[in-house]
Amino acid sequence: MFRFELVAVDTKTSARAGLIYTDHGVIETPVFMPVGTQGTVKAVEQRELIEIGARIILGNTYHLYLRPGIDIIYKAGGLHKFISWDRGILTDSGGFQIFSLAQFRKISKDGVKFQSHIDGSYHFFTPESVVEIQRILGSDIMMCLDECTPYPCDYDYAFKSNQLTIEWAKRAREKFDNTEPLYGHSQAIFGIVQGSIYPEIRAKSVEELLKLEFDGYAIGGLAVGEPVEIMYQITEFTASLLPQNKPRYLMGVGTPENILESISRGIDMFDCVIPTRNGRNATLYTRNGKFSIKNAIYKEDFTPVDPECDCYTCRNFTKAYLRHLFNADEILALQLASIHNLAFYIWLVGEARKHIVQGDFLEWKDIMLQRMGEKAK
Ligand code: PRF
Ligand code: ZN
Repeated sequence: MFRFELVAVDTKTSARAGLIYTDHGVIETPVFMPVGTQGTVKAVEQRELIEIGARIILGNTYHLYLRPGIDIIYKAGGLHKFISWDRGILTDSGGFQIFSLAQFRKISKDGVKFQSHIDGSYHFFTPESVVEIQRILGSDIMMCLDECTPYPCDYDYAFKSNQLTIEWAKRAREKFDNTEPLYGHSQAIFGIVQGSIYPEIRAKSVEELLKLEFDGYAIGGLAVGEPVEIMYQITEFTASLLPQNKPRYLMGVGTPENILESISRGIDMFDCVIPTRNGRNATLYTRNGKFSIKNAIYKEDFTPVDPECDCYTCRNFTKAYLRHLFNADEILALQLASIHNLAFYIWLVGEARKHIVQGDFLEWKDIMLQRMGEKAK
């Protein structure tokens, strides 16, 4: 059964170390969840995710519903079986993807009509149907259908949109309570706090969602183009209103710096495409900052991407080889870069946890930020 245990709270910041218990294993928090939108973390094999130390990955209701379709995933015995992954899976509700990907969308009180980005076909998601779909996917953690407001967003729109997200959360909670898991493992449901950059709306959102007693709370509607200081302020304010005894998930964040600053403000869970997407673009993240492996200065650099990293890529290959693979458009380049970047992100949050427990998180964070701010060689 799903359970969250708080292990340590930092004295100088709001950082927390915790444990999330699921039927697919225990997850140490803070945690980074690699993004596996279509039932695969792009360019990374499941066995490699295990070696990297990933405890939970993210899947997307929107994508998996459109392709291969939930009938196929049901026949396979659920998403875990279908993709051969027996660790944690969190599925996003589609509340974000419909707004960022669908060719057409129309929101009503009842739900959202949208047109597939794959074949142009029309579909209708309701808060209830999205719970049912996630029952069929069988994710360990499912998310409520929400509306992610764009940035900028005026107060009136943010207010009305949040009213809708709250109504949808009530309906999702009810559907969740009136349905059962399908595959013998339990499932949890998280509410999503919206409210754009307006503290009053965020507070209202939290107040209403808390009444519904979700298993955890996500902060949505951030990292959508607002200045980073506003993102930090809203994250800090919202997190301060959330209960200590439930996990807090900042959706779609972010850079290594964003993650450390958000951990400092009380966030436990993160997901982001940056390590994989930027990895496929030849950008590598290290303890000494990020750099493009395509740069000519690496032509004869026979040292690893990050000498302190113990990932498969860094244990076995040189920058010169990776640069060659990228320049030659070889598939292995995407794989090795993604493995390293994910290993780095997972190392970073794991190290943050260690220092929260140890009691020197703030000092460590400042040193890390300084190091990562330097240009890697
Ligand atoms: N809502 C949902 N998924 C999301 C977001 C959101 O607001 C974001 C915002 N950064 C990323 N993913 N459902
Ligand atoms: Zn590495």
